[in-house]
Amino acid sequence: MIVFINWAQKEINLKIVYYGPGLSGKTTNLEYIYSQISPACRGELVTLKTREERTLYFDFLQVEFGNIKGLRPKFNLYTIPGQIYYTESRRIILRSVDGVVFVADSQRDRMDDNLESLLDLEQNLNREDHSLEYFPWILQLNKQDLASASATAELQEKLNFLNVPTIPAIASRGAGVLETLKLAIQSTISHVHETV
Ligand SMILES: Nc1nc2c(ncn2[C@@H]2O[C@H](COP(=O)(O)OP(=O)(O)OP(=O)(O)O)[C@@H](O)[C@H]2O)c(=O)[nH]1
Ligand SMILES: [Mg+2]
Repeated sequence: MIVFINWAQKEINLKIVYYGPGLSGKTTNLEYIYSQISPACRGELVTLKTREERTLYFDFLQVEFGNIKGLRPKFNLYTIPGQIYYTESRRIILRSVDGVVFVADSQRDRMDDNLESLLDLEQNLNREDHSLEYFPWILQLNKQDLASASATAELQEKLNFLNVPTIPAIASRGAGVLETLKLAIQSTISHVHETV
């Protein structure tokens, strides 16, 4: 893992990537975080969208939280574009990643897309010499409000084969979004403590 620490400026930068299939709600997570965090603790939200409101390349938001070894960590939050053909963008965005939030779409007919995206994540992590098994990642089960959503137990059984922390969410209403961010930060920080 490469952790960027600038001791002179007392700065530590960690990169958390929101991954998942197209339309699962990754951009919605960042938009909600941006709307809830005081401007003193966050930068501007950079979103690059197609005309159809789909992420083109990535979204980016920097937030500041807590304390690691006397330093004030900055978390650089990115989303990947979920649409299948943006493979190269996903690889670039995963470079030097420190933690991942996998935003799954809970709707029954999106299960194959969730699994395909998880496999894509594993393959792209492998290119960075990581693997899901030993990497800090958490699972957000989004779109819990929809009638077509599977039960969380069923989603857990199919997607959470590594028993990572899980949060059900309705990102469009903000439910579970800040909890997800907190958990992702905790997982990422404890992994940094283990490896630095
Ligand atoms: N019903 C419902 N809709 C949601 C929820 N979260 C997000 N959405 C909607 O789902 C659509 C897609 O959300 P995005 O956040 O753009 O999805 P994305 O994962 O960034 O998609 P890509 O950028 O294409 O990968 C939008 O219309 C959101 O308003 C949710 O929890 N419930
Ligand atoms: Mg998006």
